[in-house]
Amino acid sequence: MFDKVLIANRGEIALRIQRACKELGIATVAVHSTADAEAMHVRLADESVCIGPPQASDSYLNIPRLLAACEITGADAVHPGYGFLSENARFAEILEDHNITFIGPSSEHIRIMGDKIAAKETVQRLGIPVVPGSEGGVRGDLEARKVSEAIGYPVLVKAASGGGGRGMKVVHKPEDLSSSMAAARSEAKAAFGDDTVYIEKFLTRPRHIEIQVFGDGQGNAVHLGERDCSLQRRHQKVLEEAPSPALNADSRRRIGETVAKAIGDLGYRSAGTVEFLYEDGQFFFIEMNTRLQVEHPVTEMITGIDLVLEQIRVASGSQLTLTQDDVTFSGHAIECRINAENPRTFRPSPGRITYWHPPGGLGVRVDSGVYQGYSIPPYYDSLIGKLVVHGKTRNECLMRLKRALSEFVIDGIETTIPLFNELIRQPDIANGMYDIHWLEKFLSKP
Ligand code: MV4
Repeated sequence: MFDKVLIANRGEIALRIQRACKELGIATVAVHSTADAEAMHVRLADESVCIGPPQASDSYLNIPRLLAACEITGADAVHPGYGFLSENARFAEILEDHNITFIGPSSEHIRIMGDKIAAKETVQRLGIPVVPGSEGGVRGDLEARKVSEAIGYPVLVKAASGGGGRGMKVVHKPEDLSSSMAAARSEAKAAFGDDTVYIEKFLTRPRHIEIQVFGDGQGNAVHLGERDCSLQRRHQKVLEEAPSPALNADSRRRIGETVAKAIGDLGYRSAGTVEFLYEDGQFFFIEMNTRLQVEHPVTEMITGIDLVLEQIRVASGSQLTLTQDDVTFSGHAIECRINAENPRTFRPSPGRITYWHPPGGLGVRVDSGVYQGYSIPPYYDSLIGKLVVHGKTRNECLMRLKRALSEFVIDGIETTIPLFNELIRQPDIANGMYDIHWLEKFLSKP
C-alpha cells in the first residue's frame, strides 16, 4: 500500500479522496494555487504545496510543478480526481516513468478512450452495442454521402477528439452534409487541433445512461449498475440518479454483464464509466470516461461500495476482491449539483459565503469543499457541493430530497438550490419521464 498520496485536484473531490486515504491510513498531500491557499482541501491535508498562480494552466494543469511537489513531499502515488489532468495519458505516462503510481487506468487505456473513433472500434470489438455510423473517420463528401444514405437521416457529424458536444453538427438532409462537415471540421481543428470527424445516426430523444465499471487490470471486472444523467444543460449535468427510472432489473443485468465482460477482456484497471444513449429499449455506446466522475456518490449510495478506496487498492497492485455477486443494489439515490451560479441564467456567482448550513439526517450526504466565511475564487468551475440523497424507493428519495433542500441555507452567493426546488415539483421529474432535451426545454419556458 502507498505511504503518501498527492491529490492533484481541489474542491470537494480533493476532500473526497483525502477521506478515502485517511481510512486506509495513507498520508495526504494537497496541492494548491495561490487563489486556493485558504481552501478546505489545503486545511485538511497532512501537507500542502503551493504550485503556482490562480490560472489552472500554471498550477493544477502544470505537470512539471506537480512532479516537483511529488519529489519535495516524497509522495508515492497521485490521485487526479476528475477534470484537470485526470484523462491526460501523457501525465499518467510521465508519473509511471518517475516510479510514481497514477491512481487510475493505464496511459494506453486513457489514450484509446480519448480518441472517440478508437474507443468506439475497441468497445464494438468487445461486444458492446454502438450507434450505427461510419467505420472510423470520414474523409471526403462522397464517403459522407454514402454513409449517411446507408444509416438514414438525420445524422450527426462528430469530432474524433471531441467531448462536451463541441464540433457536433446535426444534418437533416443530403444537401446540408457538405457544409456541416466543413463546419464540424473547422470547429474541431480550432478546439482540439484535430479535424478528424465521424458520422453517426442522430438519436432524437434518447436518455443518457452510463454504466459504472471497475476493473483490476488483471482481467477481473464488475459493473455497479447505471446512472441516469439525462438532466443536463449545455452538456453540464445538473441532476443524476440511480437506478434509472427507464430500466428494469433484467435490462440492467444484460447491459451490465456485457459491459463488465468487455472491461475485463480489455484488462482495464480502476473505475470507469461507459456512456450510452438509450432509446426505444436499446443501448448505444457513445463514449467511455476513464476517470472517477462527479456523480460517483450516487452509485456508492445504492451499492455501499467506496469507489475511491477501491481505486487506491487496485492501483497498489491488489486484485479485485469484489465479485459481481457481491454487488447488490439497494434503494434509490439522487444527486443535485450545487453550483455557485444564478439558478436561471447559470451565470457564475463567486464570492464570500456569509452563511453555510448544510442539511443532515438519515440518507443525506453532502460532499463539499467550502465553509462559512470562505470566498469562492472566480478561476475554476462553479461546483461548490453535491447533495446526495438515498431512500428505499424513488418516492422516498424524492421526499427526502425535498426535505434536505429545504434545510440547505447558503448566503452571500447565488446557488442552483432554487432550481432543484422547482425541478422536484415537476410531474415529469416526479414520474421519471425525461430525456436529454427535457431540461433545456423546461428552462426555455417563461
Ligand atoms: C449523440 C446524440 C444523438 N445521437 N449521438 C453530446 C455530447 C457527447 N457526449 C455526445 N452527445 C450526443 N451524442 C448521437 N448519435 C446526442 C448527444 C447529446 C447529448 C448526449 C448526452 C446528454 C446530453 C446531450 C445533449 C445534447 C446532445
